[in-house]
Amino acid sequence: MSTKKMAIVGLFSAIAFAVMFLEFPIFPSASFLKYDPSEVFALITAIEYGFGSATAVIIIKDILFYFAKSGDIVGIAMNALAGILFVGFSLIFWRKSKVLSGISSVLLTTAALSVVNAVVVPLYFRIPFDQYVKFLPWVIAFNLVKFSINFILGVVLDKYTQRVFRLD
Ligand code: RBF
Repeated sequence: MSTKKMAIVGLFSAIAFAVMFLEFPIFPSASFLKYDPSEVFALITAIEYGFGSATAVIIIKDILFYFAKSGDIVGIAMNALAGILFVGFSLIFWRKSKVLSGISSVLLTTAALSVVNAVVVPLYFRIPFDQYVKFLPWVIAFNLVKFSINFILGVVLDKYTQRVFRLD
């Protein structure tokens, strides 16, 4: 990894960590799901430097946030998994089409997290599996909204950061 790449990954991890403090629930009926724009900086890193660097940004900001505010290992692990799936799926069609990249990453991330949450939510809240059905619409809606916003913000901001940092 070049020095410049390392510096940008460190900088974007710090910014992602800072903006994670803005987190707030979108739907009161599922307040354990909190929106924050930190994946915007992971997505920019993914676009400019690829999946490995973006994963580093996500892991670093989540470890920092775990100690600084959250203290909830399940929540942090779910946030990290969600972010890694999001940037990974975004990269599949990125070169082909940005619109296809956005649509497919939002849908695939939401689908994958609906399945993962079917296991995690019952264990986390100690509720029977059938109770998850009650949460499923909120899980779907939350992830659709969160990742649509973060994809659009990431693509828009990427153009600015390209100019500011003259990446690569
Ligand atoms: N974050 C997501 O972006 N998508 C999810 O599907 C998701 N599921 C979660 C499920 C549980 C049980 C918990 C505790 C957290 C989940 N999170 C998810 C992370 C949450 O929105 C928040 O970022 C973290 O809890 C850090 O405060």
